[in-house]
Amino acid sequence: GAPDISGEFADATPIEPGTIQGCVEASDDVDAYVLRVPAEPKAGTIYRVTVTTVEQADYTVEFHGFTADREELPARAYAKEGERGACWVHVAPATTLFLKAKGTLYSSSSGPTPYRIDIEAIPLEDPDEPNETPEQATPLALDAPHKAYFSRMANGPAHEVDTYRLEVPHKGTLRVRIADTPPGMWVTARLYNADREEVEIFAQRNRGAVVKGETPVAPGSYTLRVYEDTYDDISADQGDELPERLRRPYTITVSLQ
Ligand SMILES: [Ca+2]
Ligand SMILES: [Ca+2]
Repeated sequence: GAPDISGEFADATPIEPGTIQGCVEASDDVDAYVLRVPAEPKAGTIYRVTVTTVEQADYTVEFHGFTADREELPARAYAKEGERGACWVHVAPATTLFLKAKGTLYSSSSGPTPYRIDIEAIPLEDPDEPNETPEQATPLALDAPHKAYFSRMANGPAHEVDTYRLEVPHKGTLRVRIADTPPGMWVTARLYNADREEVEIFAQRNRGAVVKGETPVAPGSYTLRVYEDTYDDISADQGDELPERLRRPYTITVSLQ
């Protein structure tokens, strides 16, 4: 048969999105794979990893995701006896994703267990990214709803920040409304003036709630930083379905009265 695949990071087998066939030979067998993440789009790529085993398999096959620094991600997929399991992970551009398959003895008699991995690459189309810093701010027109995604990358900054630049032409009341924020995320917006002094904080009452508020403003340039401060690791998860934050953008509207 085919030579066994190394379980070491250093000797990981390079793969591309698509279908990979492998085999768990024994309880301690680990197969390591490495995926190069494209430089585009800058917002990152989402990988959906699905593992399928044959019927009457003796091993449960588990998939674990790791960053280039060999840090384990919460991306895990399991499959036993003809089942399929899936996970997804949002990965930063121009980086590396490691995947390891390992077998766990499931039945009393043990035999080699073939498995199949399907890897689907879903580019996150969000031309605003990267916009973590005031220097990278996205210009935001007043009274014009703007859509963008809010998702943390597994191997990117610790928290996702979207920074916007606003030009306020006259004195008035600035209204901020951010709707359709991801259900599991805590989102806060902070408004800064041209001297980078904080003018106002707009917070949520609950995760997923609309962020809204208003503040008096003088004419000038402002920076609005929208950031998530969610404690859980929300960059990857088990399950077939992509989470809402990657399927549905949020809408930010800033108006002046
Ligand atoms: Ca974003
Ligand atoms: Ca961002």
